[in-house]
Amino acid sequence: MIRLLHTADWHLGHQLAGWDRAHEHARFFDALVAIVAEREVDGLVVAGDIFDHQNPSADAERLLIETLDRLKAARPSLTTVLVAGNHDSAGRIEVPRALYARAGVHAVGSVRARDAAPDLSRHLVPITDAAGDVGACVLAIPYLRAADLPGLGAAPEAGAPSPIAAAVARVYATHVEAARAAIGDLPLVATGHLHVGGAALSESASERRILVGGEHAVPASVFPGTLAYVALGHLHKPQPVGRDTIRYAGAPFPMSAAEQGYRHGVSLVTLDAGTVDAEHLEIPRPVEFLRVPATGRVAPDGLAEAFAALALDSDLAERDRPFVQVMIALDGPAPTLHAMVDEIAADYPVRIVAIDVARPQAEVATPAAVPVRLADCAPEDLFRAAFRAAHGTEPEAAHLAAFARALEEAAT
Ligand SMILES: [Mn+2]
Repeated sequence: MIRLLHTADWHLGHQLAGWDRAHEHARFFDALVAIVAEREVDGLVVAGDIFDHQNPSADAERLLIETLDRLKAARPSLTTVLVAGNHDSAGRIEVPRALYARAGVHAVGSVRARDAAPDLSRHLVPITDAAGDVGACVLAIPYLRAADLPGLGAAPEAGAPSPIAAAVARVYATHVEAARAAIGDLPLVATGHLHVGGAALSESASERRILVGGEHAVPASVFPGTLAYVALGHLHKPQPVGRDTIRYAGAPFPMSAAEQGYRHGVSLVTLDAGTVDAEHLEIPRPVEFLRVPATGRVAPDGLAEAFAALALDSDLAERDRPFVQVMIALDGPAPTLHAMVDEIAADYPVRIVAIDVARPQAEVATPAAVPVRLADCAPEDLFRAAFRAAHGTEPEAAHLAAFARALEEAAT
């Protein structure tokens, strides 16, 4: 029996609206180390986006190295597989390779062939069980960049599937085939850092560019059916896709206000006598994510009351203060709204990460068509349109006068 722990999208070094996340990462790693020890995990798979940046800070790199060391100390038999995501530098993630090998850590940043065949010494990682026998293998495939996808430049045939999906499928097919020839019928687990969708793909000239941005979706059928499990990264919501054994583990905690509803955690995968069981282990959030007010919206003058109603401990250290998405309703222009919200929030132990504003439907005429040439537009008309777009109402005489003064100054 082999137990794998699947996690992804750590985004070490991430900042949310300028707030540092290192404290949350440290708390998440406490939970990860405990799970690895308690659940007697044999293999840890991190499916990309280890770092938030191609050029991570020294603090972010130190946190990774210290965490790998803690994991090894807590579970000496552990094998760890790291693959690069689209946020990672494919080259840098592999730099400590020689030292990693001594610690049971395998890092793969890009796909490389040897003598035109898949290089299994790089991409195939054996996982040993408690008795020291190899019980499964991990096929470590990172985020695929254009250079990793041979044949992408070929013109697609009419009616053929998307050239990108076909190229991704070829990478998986050739590596799975080579791995099978090497390991027989041992359970084989593949990693991937990409957007897997169920839908058929349209053909368009922009697909290759989109793939490089990481947003191109490929169908789950790119993964050969003989894979026991596919450990995915990239989408931050934990979810199976296509079949129950192809899964996103999700990010460890919300990376944006849009992710506050996800049940973040890690996936524990048990491979035993031909069966595969995947269990999502939810990990409590190190820091709360709140919407203020919890339902509906509040006018700016009701915001202080809404913060007070949270009844938060005013002694909370900054790093423990909840992240807050403020839901504002406006009935007129509020050009200094952000400064106003920050000023009110400063009296409460909260950290503002997003200000969502709703305005009543503007009762002003919208231009029938967008002018084609800027030179054909009067500056005041452009100002009126911009003001309407920003504030949902017509500018007042004082606004127009201020704009006229600014225009005059700019011209002199
Ligand atoms: Mn990603």
